[in-house]
Amino acid sequence: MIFGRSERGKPSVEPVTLKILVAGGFGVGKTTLVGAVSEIRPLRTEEVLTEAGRPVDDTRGVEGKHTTTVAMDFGRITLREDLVLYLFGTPGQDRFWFLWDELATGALGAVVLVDTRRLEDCFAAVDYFERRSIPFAVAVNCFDGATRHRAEDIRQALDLDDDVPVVLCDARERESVKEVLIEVVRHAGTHTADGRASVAT
Ligand SMILES: Nc1nc2c(ncn2[C@@H]2O[C@H](COP(=O)(O)OP(=O)(O)OP(=O)(O)O)[C@@H](O)[C@H]2O)c(=O)[nH]1
Ligand SMILES: [Mg+2]
Repeated sequence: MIFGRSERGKPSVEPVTLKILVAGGFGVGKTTLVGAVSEIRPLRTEEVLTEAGRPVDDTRGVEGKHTTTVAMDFGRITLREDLVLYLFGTPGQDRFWFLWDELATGALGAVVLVDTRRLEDCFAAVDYFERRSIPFAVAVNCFDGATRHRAEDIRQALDLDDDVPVVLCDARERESVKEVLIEVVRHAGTHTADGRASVAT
């Protein structure tokens, strides 16, 4: 070994990096989720909700909210020494739909974050990933004061396939969000394995 070229301090393996989208309706906690779990200072693109936006921005149910994501959130988390996730949070409002295709390019999987008080707000995100065969997990953000529902009831209400993971979470809690991300990666892994198997046969 050449002196002074020690491998000390280097990770033993180059980590695999995966892109995960964080989607869902307006104000369900996407920016909060990315911020809770990111090990780098998350990039945010928040703008103040203004009077001018009132006719188009449906703030019913999120009256305490003063800002909204206008492009994306970005964060990173090392799940294991050899596995790094890049998280891309989508904007929640309909007027930013044109950004989704750009954000979804190369995504391995997605989280659809849900607020059970406004369940219908996540229908568009669920449809989007189903149509494109992007594996996703549904994460129910358990807001304080909202009625708790069983994961199975939410699966039924959203008419999800049996293999789609449904996880209850708190978007403000790092450990809780990590569990969600582990489920997405696991689910996406089986999805890819299935895909390969069917190509091989
Ligand atoms: N009580 C409670 N409040 C939450 C939770 N998650 C988010 N919030 C609050 O809900 C509000 C909305 O959160 P955001 O993270 O901005 O939501 P978003 O989905 O990024 O919103 P858009 O980008 O505008 O679609 C914020 O005021 C958060 O503090 C939660 O799990 N529990
Ligand atoms: Mg946001």
